[in-house]
This record gives sequence, structure tokens and C-alpha cells, in this order.
Amino acid sequence: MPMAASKLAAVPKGLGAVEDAKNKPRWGFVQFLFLLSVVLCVLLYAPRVFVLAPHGGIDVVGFFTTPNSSSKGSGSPVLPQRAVGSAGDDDDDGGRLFLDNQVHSPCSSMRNHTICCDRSSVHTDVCFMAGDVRTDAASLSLLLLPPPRDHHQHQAAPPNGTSSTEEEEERVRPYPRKWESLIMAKVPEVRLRVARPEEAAEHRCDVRHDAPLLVMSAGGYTGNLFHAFNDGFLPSWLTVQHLRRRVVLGVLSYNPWWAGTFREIISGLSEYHVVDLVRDKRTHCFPGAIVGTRFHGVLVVDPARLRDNKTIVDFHQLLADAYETKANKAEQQGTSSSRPRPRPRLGIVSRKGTRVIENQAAVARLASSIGFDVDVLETATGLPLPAWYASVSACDALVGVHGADLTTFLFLRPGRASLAQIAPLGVSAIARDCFGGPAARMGVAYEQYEVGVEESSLARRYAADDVVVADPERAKRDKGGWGLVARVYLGGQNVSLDLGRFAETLARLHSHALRRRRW
Ligand SMILES: *[C@@H]1O[C@H](CO)[C@@H](O)[C@H](O)[C@H]1NC(C)=O
Ligand SMILES: *[C@@H]1O[C@H](CO)[C@@H](O)[C@H](O)[C@H]1NC(C)=O
Ligand SMILES: *[C@@H]1O[C@H](CO)[C@@H](O)[C@H](O)[C@H]1NC(C)=O
Ligand SMILES: *[C@@H]1O[C@H](CO)[C@@H](O)[C@H](O)[C@H]1NC(C)=O
Ligand SMILES: CC(=O)N[C@H]1CO[C@H](CO)[C@@H](O)[C@@H]1O
Repeated sequence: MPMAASKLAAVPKGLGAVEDAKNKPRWGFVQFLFLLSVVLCVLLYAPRVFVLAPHGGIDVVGFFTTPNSSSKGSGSPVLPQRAVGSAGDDDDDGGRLFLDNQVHSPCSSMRNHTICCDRSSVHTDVCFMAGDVRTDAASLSLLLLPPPRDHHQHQAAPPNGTSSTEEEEERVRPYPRKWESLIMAKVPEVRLRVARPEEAAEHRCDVRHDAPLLVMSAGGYTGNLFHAFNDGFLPSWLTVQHLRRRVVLGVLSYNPWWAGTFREIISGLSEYHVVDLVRDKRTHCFPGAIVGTRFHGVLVVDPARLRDNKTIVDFHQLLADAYETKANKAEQQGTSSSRPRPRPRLGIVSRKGTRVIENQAAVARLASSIGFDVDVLETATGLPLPAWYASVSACDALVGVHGADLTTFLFLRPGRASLAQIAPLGVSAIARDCFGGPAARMGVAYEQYEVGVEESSLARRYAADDVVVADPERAKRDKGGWGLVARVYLGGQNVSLDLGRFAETLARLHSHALRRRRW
């Protein structure tokens, strides 16, 4: 049910997080503002499935992936790869490892047989282990075994980041919402330490992997589509895309729902079977490990922070590669030659319960009269993601009221498609931050349709001079703050669009589609 509308019932959890933060004096004002803008996405997309109770008995679940699909230069069986620029010029035991793809990270030049943690981000902690890494399921630990004695030499600590000695243990909760203590408390803590040489005997490898491990969480708010991407897959991709699928996903809060719903994306990140780190009691051995994921902002990829300058368009390409079957590729090519030019296609994201477009049928007829083929995409039907991908990627334009389902803008074709987000009263800024900016950065033409008082169902409930409808910004400041947003603006508002005004938006989307079509 990934597309399901957010459930109001779960909202108080997110709210609690905000109010906690507000009452604690240790939070500075700037941090508070920052929290407001980001925490709101939690309010909006309060999860439908918090952490699914997994059905027992599954140790390791395999995903079929195409063999040999990742390009690989050398014949070396072992990743991490050496850093491209320095390969060969540093041929000793402590050659540079390329686990960390982030520029200016204290860990980007870490040496073999060390642990390095980058805790500099307010969003996330990420630790790296280079060398002989072994799992210890009983203590949810990763052990770094020291190198064989004849190679042993003193390893210099990397600049900045912390480097463990044998006495220290690093602890990480691998989920990029470090600032939000309520949800972080539900993410298991993974322990990392350097083992003593004699411990090797108690931790013999049951399963040897020739690719490094990424420890990530399938829990947190992942039951909700926005969070599945914003907190889960996009951060994971940021962290390991440079390894080109030669990375093993070690998953916490593993559950079959997650594995099934996101099967294709999981295969796009890794060519190996997923390891359920909590339930799989075997000792797995890796040539390195990354614990935790990077975070660049709400649905943001910052190319300047990645050594290979990747962008959100590259993430879109992962989705396209994951979901585009040969059949629908052929079909898309077929349209150009064999059929008459079709009308541009408009998808209307259709919610249930709240933030409903009450005159949706009239809007669909209007769009058709303007020249679109209209596809109404119902969000509450439990349609699998590949089917969503097929529908949305076929659209030249997408319209919908603000909500987690609009995360599917990631499926639109960059450089060609457009998105018009309908922002109900009181959620204009949230709409822009959560999807508007991200869509524009992906090369999707973006327009935000601000709902007027007369188009909002709140006009039926509040007098025209009531501050709730007359001045939502002031109402949020003066009356009930974010509780008001969750209860009234998000949870208690439908819209009925002014067809005259919305026609102008549709006309712009239509002419954009005509300008961008290839044939
Ligand atoms: C995959 O690679 C192996 C060795 O690199 C090779 O023997 C095998 O034929 C390849 N399989 C495919 C399907 O290309
Ligand atoms: C790191 O050390 C291990 C164990 O000594 C060795 O097998 C591996 O090749 C080293 N990795 C690199 C990239 O040098
Ligand atoms: C990334 O961008 C920087 C600065 O524009 C450039 O110097 C570098 O060559 C680029 N790297 C790659 C892999 O494209
Ligand atoms: C919004 O529309 C839905 C579906 O028609 C309805 O169930 C709900 O009560 C409406 N909400 C408001 C606040 O009018
Ligand atoms: C945060 C921090 O400690 N930054 C230091 C990282 O290392 C460089 C030099 O290696 C210092 O200049 C920074 O102050």
C-alpha cells in the first residue's frame, strides 16, 4: 500500500517530535527553523506502516539480478576499488580505499584496516570500515579483524574523522534523521570495533562476500512512499552508487513488505542477495563496510558533494533502468513511427479521504478539452510500483494535490515532463520544499497552483474573517502551530478547483508538452 494517503492517526508522533524540539532550550533558533521545514514532511507523510512486524523465519532473501551487468575494469575480485587517481602510486598494504564517495569527507581518504566515522552532518552519521569485516549477529556488531601480522604496520588516523583503537567502540543508528530522536530510537544501533587478533577464531566466516557491506534500515518511516525514497533509497544510492551494484545490502528492520514493494530498486542498488542483519545469525565476511547513509537534503542530490558529480537525474535513471522493461521501451519507440501523433498525456493523481479534488471529473474533462489524454491515477488502490512507473513515466504532465504520492514525480522524464502541484490553504511552503524544488532540480518544469479560499473546503467550515482561512500563516503562528497544519490544513481540507483559473495552468502544461515532444 505504498501510495496510500497519509493517516492522520499517526500524526501525533511527528508532532511530538516538533514540540519536544521547541521546548528544549538547547535547540538554537536556526536549528528550530531548519527543523520546521524538514519535520513537516514527517507530519505530512506520517507513516501508514511504522515498522512492519516481520513474518519470522527468513534469514536471507535473494533477489534475482542480472549477472555481469555492472561494468568492472580490472579483474580484481575485491572491492572497494582503489581511488582512481591514486591507483598504483600507493601500492602498500594501506592503499587508499574508495568506500566513501563524498568529497571533503574525513573518511574519503581512509586507509585499510581502519574505522572512520563522519558525524559532521546534522542529518546522519556514517561510518566506514576498511579491511577484514565480520558480522556478529548476537551483539549486532561489525568486527574489524586486524591484518595478518607480517603486513601489520601503524596506520595513521585520517585527518578529522575519528579512528578507533582497540578500546573504542563506535555506535551508529543507520538512518538519516539524526535530529529526530523519536524515530531514531526505533532504529537498531550497530556497534563497530576493532577486534583482537585472537578473536578471529571465534568469528570464522560462514559466508564470504567479495563486495563491501552497506548497513541501512528498512524501518523508520519507510512504510510511506515519501520516506521510503527520502530517508531510504536516495540516501543509500548517494552512499554506494559509485560501487556500481557491487555492494551487499545489510538491512535492519528487514521485512518482506519492503523487499517485495521495492524489489526492483533494491536490485538496482545491489547485485547481491540482501542480508537480514538481525535475524541471520551466520558470520558474514566482507572486505569493507559502510554503516549509515549520506543525506544531502529533502530529495536532493548535491553533485558538488559527490566525487563523480552525479545528480538526481542519475537517480531517476536508476529507477528507469529498474522499471523499464524491454516491452515498454519498444512500445515507446513504436509510437513515433507507426501511429499518429498522440495527444500529450496528463496524469491526475487522485487521493482519497483528504486533500481530495472534489470536482475532479470536471477537471479531467477540462484537461481533455484543452488537448490532453487524461489518465486518473488513483493512489489508494495498492498498485505496485512498476505499474506506477509505467503510468507516470508515460505522462507529459502530472497534476495532484500535495501529498506523499507526489514522490512519483521521480518517475517523470527529466527535461521533458512537467508537474503542477496543487497547494491547499496553509501548505504552500511545505509543498514547495518537499516536491517543488526537488522536481525542478530534476529538470521537470514545475508550477505550483495555490488554492484560494473560495476553492477550499475550509471556507465551508470557517467564517470568511476567521484567521484560519483569512491568514493561514498567522493562524499557524498564533493558534495551535503545527497541530493546526496536521489537523486542519492537511487532514481536514479538500479542494474544488476554479476551472477558469486552473485552465490557465493546464494550458501552460499543454504547450510545454508540445514544445518538448520529440516527434
Ligand atoms: C559472467 O562473467 C563470467 C566471468 O566473468 C563469465 O564466465 C560468464 O560467462 C558471464 N555471464 C554472462 C551471462 O555474461
Ligand atoms: C586490505 O587489507 C586486506 C587484508 O590485509 C587485504 O586483503 C586487502 O587487499 C586490502 N585492501 C586493499 C584495497 O588494499
Ligand atoms: C566533477 O566536477 C568538477 C568541477 O566541475 C570537475 O573538475 C571534475 O572533473 C568532475 N568530475 C567528474 C568525474 O566528472
Ligand atoms: C473530502 O472528501 C472526501 C471524499 O469525498 C470526504 O470523505 C471527506 O469527508 C472530505 N473532507 C472534507 C473536510 O470535506
Ligand atoms: C572540523 C575539523 O576538525 N576540521 C579540520 C579538518 O582538518 C583540517 C586539516 O586537516 C583542518 O584545517 C580543519 O580545521
